[in-house]
Amino acid sequence: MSELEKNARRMVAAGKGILAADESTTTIGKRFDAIGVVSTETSRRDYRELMFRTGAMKEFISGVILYDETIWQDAADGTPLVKLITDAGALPGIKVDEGTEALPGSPKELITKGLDGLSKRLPKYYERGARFAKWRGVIDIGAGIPSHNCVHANAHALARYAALCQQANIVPIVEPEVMMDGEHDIDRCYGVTEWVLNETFRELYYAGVKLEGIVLKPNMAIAGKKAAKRAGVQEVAEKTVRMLKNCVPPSVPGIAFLSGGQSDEEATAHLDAMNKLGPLPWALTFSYGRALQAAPQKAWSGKKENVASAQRALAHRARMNGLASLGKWVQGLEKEAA
Ligand code: 5MM
Repeated sequence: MSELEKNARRMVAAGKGILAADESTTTIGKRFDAIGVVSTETSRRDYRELMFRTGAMKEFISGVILYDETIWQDAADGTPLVKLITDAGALPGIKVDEGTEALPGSPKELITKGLDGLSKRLPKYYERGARFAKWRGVIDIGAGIPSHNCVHANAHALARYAALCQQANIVPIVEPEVMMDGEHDIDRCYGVTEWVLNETFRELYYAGVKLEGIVLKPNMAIAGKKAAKRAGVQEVAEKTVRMLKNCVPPSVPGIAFLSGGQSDEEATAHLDAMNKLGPLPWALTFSYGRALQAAPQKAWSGKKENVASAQRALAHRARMNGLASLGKWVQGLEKEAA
């Protein structure tokens, strides 16, 4: 088995999932604002260090996605943060996209940047310990959008990124995110996501990407945040699994969802309900950012004396999602003290 395939399988190992800690400086700044913490290189390091030193990482976290700043940082005692991650038995990963800009020809939509110079950046990340990477395409639903231009351009960029990663022996996480913002219902999300996934897999094929060596990070089929009617847990699970079966070849080892603005417990309940529908052709797990970190951020609030309770909050969410990735979560467990 190739190194790529081995690492892709490790990323979706049974009972484990991925911690998305790759917020750009702007995004982590917003998260820190919400908890009254000044965002500096040191506060960002301290926060991430507390997460990577959480004992439950060993049991429930297969990989951690880092932002460029973080991958080069050392813990307060001088240990590289990537070493904390590997010591916990997880793989370090790196976000390599450089954010988004207006899409030419369709200025209300976004295209992800970062292909220029990527082939030179990847070997440096590999040398630092990264064994997987992440690139996120953003697709908005609205009146008259997404356009074919947007769906195609983002799929093409994802495929070029994925091919470059595999050339550098780095597993690409392919993340085409259909956003939850908006009033659309679950069926509109289903239709757009199906389109986006089909286009993405077509482009991956044309780019010669080996599907055994990728991890897909999609959104679930879910109603927009401002939709008149929310879909229930079972409907989200059944429609998401049906959609994925229609679009994702079984040679893909695993699918690790983004949480996209769902509440912590919703994100867990949906993942669990999908796994209860198994057996499925691929591992279904989590690659959550907000749904893993909201609770520990609140518990920490920038104070040293809160580090242990923040770690307990992260451990709790990691455990809940680890169970959900096996279809073994029960709601009653949420009541247990974090
Ligand atoms: C953790 O947030 C990631 C980085 O976002 P920015 O580039 O906007 O700062 C984000 O890409 C994340 O990895 C995924 O969207 C999944 O996170 P959620 O919060 O949707 O689970």
